[in-house]
Amino acid sequence: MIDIDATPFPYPFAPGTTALVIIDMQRDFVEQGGFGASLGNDVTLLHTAIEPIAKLLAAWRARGWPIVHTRESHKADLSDCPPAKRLRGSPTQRIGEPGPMGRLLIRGEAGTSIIPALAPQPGELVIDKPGKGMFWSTGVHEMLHAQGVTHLVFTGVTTEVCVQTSMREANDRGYDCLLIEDATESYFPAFKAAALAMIAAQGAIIGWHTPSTALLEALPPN
Ligand code: C5J
Repeated sequence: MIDIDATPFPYPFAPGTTALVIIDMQRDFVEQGGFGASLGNDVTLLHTAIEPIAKLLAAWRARGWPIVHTRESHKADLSDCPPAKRLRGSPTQRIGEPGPMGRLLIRGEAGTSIIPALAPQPGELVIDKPGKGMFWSTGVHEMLHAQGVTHLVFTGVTTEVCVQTSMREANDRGYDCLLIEDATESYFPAFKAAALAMIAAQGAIIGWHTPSTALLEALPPN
């Protein structure tokens, strides 16, 4: 184990059994014309997370450690998208409607794919999740268990929605979870700050957080 400098106290990092989790770095959230923009969000706020995630991805690939990419997405017939999700709010376009990158959040459409800078490689897990959390209706817990994964390092978007939900689900399943501060972003900077504070409060009640440099500088050589 390696102690990583983190909030609220050092994170016990397990080389080889820690998966890098990249939540929903999809064109639909990061680019103009996607689901995130349809909700009225400024998608450029998410762009600063891309480079730190790319550096972590390179570090994990160089060491052959497990990597998980998630995509928030639905079946073409929307049978896995409850009306409570599809009809909520007043977006310019709803899930399943056609946009410039295809039908919003539908599997196989261009907008649902992960941005080219972070595109998955063969051998990496790619999880399509109908909910905000990565464990609901995906089977990912069994896949991680089969690989011997005990710890999860979280990155991706958005901090207080799919990242925090996934981290809470993971914490309940017994994983030690570390969120990388500069490798996650929100359309709402205040919500990102609040999510970080909630996660680490009460003695790491959900997990830890730290900047990417603190983790990268502490990794064993590959
Ligand atoms: C949202 C996500 N914000 N990936 N999804 O609806 O956080």
